[in-house]
Amino acid sequence: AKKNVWNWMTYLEEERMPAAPLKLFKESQSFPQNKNGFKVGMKLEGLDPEHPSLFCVLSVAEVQGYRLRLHFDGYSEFYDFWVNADSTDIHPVGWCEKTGHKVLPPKGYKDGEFNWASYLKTCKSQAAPKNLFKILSTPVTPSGFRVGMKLEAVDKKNPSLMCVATIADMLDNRLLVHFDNWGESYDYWCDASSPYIRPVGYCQETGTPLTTPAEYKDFKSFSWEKYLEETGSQAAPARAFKLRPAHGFQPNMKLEAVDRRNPMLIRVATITEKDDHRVKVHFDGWDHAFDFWVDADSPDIHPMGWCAKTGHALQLPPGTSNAASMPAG
Ligand code: MLY
Repeated sequence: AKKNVWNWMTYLEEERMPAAPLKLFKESQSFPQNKNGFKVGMKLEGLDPEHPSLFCVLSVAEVQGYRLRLHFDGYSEFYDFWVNADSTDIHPVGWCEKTGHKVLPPKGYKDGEFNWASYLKTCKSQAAPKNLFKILSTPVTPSGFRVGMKLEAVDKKNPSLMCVATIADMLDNRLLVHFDNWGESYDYWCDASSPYIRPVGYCQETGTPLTTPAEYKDFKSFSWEKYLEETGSQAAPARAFKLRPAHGFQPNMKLEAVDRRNPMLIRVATITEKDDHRVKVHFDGWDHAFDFWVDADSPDIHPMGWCAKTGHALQLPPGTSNAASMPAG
């Protein structure tokens, strides 16, 4: 190798810091087994990350390595977002109909007016072939949970709040958490092992304040018993919650992480802090003001070498003396 070509091994030696070991990463964060077969222009269905109860008509707008930029048909590029090719948030054309989900049509189409077959013909576009999508090897439905059941959940947009919530939908191994009487923009998908969900009664047991449903009349005297009766609903059984163990990441470990402010970029990064289920990521060479907390199982953190292996550019620490952002091998 040429002397001045940046590479992870030399960098770790210089920095005297370890790489985060491969075994700490989930399958969805690690080196993919397959190639990214998606091509620009292909159409598909997928979750709106800002509105996760909604499935939308999407097009592949850009492909980089194992990642794709997805575009909402008919809407501004401003809403485009990036996912990994094995994301479980994207599905082939026709998936919504098959699973009984409403699909948000492209802008300009009224409800009920949209039909994939004629739409593809009109746009002269190809549906992304089914075999490009991740198939869950064992889509184990979390046992004990059912749509409509109540629970206590962290509002991930306001993480200090534990709130009254409902399971609004279930798909494969995931639950859609919705906050009672709030808009759907707070909803999120998680699995039964998520640290963000707890059984009814958790707040009372632990002395944690519980955020009651929006506009709930006597929130001061909120009682689950009464609320379940009023809403004719059941509490999700405590046995259904399978809190996952804490992750193994440690401060100083280095990795590759998506830059939230410009999600097309993946940068050389270091873990600076951790709690049981999250890590705080710092971009090497950048101000600590850009550090952020991310779930340890986020699909946006990857082991050292992920970019090189998948053919994605890696943003080197500023001031690095060579322009090569894609180390060979
Ligand atoms: N300050 C925010 C808090 C919203 C909390 C919503 N959660 C409970 C679903 C607001 O009022 O918009």
